Amino acid sequence: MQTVPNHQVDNLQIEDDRTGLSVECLKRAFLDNLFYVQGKFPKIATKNDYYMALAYTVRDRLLQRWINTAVIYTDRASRTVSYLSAEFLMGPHLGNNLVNLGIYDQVKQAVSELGLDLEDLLEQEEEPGLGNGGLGRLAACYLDSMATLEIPSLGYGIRYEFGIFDQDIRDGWQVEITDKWLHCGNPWEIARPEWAIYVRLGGHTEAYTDERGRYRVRWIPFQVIKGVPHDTPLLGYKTNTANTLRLWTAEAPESFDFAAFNSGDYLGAVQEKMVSENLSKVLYPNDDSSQGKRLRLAQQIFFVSCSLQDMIRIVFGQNVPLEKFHEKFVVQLNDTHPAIAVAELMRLLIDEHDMGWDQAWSITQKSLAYTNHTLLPEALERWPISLFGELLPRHLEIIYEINYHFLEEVKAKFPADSDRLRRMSLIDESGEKYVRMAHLACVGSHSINGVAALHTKLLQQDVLRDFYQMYPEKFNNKTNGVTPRRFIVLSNPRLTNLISSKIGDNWVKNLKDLKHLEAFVDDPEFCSQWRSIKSAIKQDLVAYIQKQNGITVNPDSIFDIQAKRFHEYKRQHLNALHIITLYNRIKANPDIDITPRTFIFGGKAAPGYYMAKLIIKLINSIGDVVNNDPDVRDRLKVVFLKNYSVKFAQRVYPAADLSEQISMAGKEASGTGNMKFALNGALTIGTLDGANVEIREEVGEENFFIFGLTAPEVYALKARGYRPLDYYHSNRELKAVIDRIASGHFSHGDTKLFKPLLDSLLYRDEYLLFADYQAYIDCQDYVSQVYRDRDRWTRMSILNVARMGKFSSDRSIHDYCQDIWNIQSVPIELGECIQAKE
Ligand code: CRA
Repeated sequence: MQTVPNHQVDNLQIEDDRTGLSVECLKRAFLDNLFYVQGKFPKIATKNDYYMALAYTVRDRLLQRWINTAVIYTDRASRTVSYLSAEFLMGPHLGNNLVNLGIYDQVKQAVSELGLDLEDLLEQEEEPGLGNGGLGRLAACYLDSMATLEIPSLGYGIRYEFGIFDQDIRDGWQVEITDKWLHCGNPWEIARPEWAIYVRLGGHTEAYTDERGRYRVRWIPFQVIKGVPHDTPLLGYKTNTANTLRLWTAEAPESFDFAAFNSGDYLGAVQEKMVSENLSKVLYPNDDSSQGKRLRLAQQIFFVSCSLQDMIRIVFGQNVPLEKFHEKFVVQLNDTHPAIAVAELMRLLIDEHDMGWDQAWSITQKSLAYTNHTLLPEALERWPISLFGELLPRHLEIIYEINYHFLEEVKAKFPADSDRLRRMSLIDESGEKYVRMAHLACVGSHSINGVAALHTKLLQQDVLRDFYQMYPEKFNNKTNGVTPRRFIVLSNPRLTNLISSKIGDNWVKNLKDLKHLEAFVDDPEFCSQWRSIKSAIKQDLVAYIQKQNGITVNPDSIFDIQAKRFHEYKRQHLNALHIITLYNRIKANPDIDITPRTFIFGGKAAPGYYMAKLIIKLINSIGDVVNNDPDVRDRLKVVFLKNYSVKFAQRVYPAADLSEQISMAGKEASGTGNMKFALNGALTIGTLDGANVEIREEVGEENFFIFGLTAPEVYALKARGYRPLDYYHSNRELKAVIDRIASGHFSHGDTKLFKPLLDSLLYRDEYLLFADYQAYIDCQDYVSQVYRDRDRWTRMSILNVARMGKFSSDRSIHDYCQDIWNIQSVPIELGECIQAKE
């Protein structure tokens, strides 16, 4: 990288209108951008033009900080975290940048003086949905925290042209629609074609002897893809640090001589170009499951190779010798999606930069660290050897060699244990041969972490047990966290203001300070403000539901919300069984005294996941009946909010009374929605799974609704032989619920529609809904009872928020810095002459 000499920075002249933060200045800049960037004047400008003009106005203010940050990192060759992730679920940028710049109010005033409404403009932004769920959103929270904690970092990923699909609901079924997030342009990014990188695919390898008589390998690829970086600045909260999110777009390399390959076949060459561009076309829409598609593996090597080569370019640009790669960069692998980095870094060091095996291996291990995000067997990535070797012939050779050295090590530590060798090998040879990506990641990294205490423990005892016995020192836990900037300050300004009015605003950077709220838990005035804020936010959601779904909702009912990806292990259908239980009670006794509830669902199902889609259909079908049955008398409402996204989540979390975190114990690695709900004052009903365990520990068991089997009880029950039918026959209410569905009551008499779902429950019930049913119902009855005591509920809500400080992503990042990354903060001062003059 070319360093910007100091004197050049000192001479940098940036006009006030690009940096100034006063209302007057912002107004001028806004109109200027409308004119010069959008090419519009107020009379003909669309809402989108106004949004774009505002976005550019804000971006200008980021650029000053971004360039300063880059200059300082470059000058000091600062140690940097590379966060490699196939997903970054950033959510809309505008609002967050306003919060982090600390100019939300000024901008609101500026646009309002121009006759516009800020909320309206914020609504315009199409969010970059470049992720499926928790894993992608976690990456985004971590980038926010790294910028806020002034940690030099680069987020590396793929700039998918189509992010996660938009979800429509038709006749109760999910329908997928392509997401065109780029169709109006993206004002936040800057393309850097001058830093393009080339990635090879396919072909074969050839051995040769170099001039020093050493054995070397040359890779003759079948195809070369060009990766073009697109950079987005990410500003920390009230700091001058603006780090970079660098996403790669795939293109055909124009310098590649197609004619030579295709004998003048022009259309063939264009075809080749289209094939290349396919690589970054679309995000695979599976959460927590791997599909084993060739294009997906190509995406992984594409972004990993681009990113590692980019890091090497930076290392050379800063005059750091390549032998010190691991001192300049620590590379965090977000699950196994980037695990090919182990083989790719080895290949780059050995084949491209002439390094010997042992030194390359030592650098690789010292540079890489691996985060595991799941215990689900179907999510553990493995690639058929045939596919792998066809796409990455050189990497396969390297993996075989790593495996050879590794298995020697295992033999030395555990002699005469051939079964262990078979289990631990990087190659699964039990049938068709596969490369095991989690094993590759474990062997090639110096750190292996899970994402909640229970999850890490289960990794050590079960999924990665052999690796734990081999390398106990590599294992550590880093419980997930979420950013309070986006998920409280931006999404819940009313609660933010109330909290800050009592305890000041340090909590935004130091979330543990929320504990000072405990002092006000007996203050009736404060409690009543707390309650009226929740009520006002619920009113807003009522209006939204009325408009979106045409359903009238009682704002005083319990807002009982389950918002997350649809998956059987998350058990949205257990929630549905509860709804039908209440419905049955009303049908049996229409005058029964029931605490009114509104059941709200949001979430997408993977397009190929039939059972998850059927659960969505079931919920909508229950809604159609329950919402319109006169016997119910509006005491129950069921609402499915379509197209759940980050933007949407920000609207939903603040309105919840009750947060549903009801996965079968041992399946949810952490969960992060659980944290966002609790931070907004919802109480949780949950199993002892993932981070629920730690949330309960923090907020106190009396402020958390726990139910169901624990992870060890789940294993024990399964080992004994689980028979769901026994529960069905012995539980009257459960039987009535299942029979009600089977009778066609929710499907216009169609008894076949939900049969696959019912059969899977009655005869298999892999996620133990029936075993947990009664405990869940009893716990929900208790929730209903507690809710009637409004003072008690409010008190519990306040205590939840006050005690949730641990779950800030700032705490998580601080722990990664200390235990894994060994990295310090680098504060950024704004150089005098490029500082805003205000
Ligand atoms: N699906 C886990 O299932 C966890 C997030 C982030 C997940 C969640 O419980 O909170 O990761 N796992 O750590 C995953 O994506 C590939 O595995 C998720 O988002």
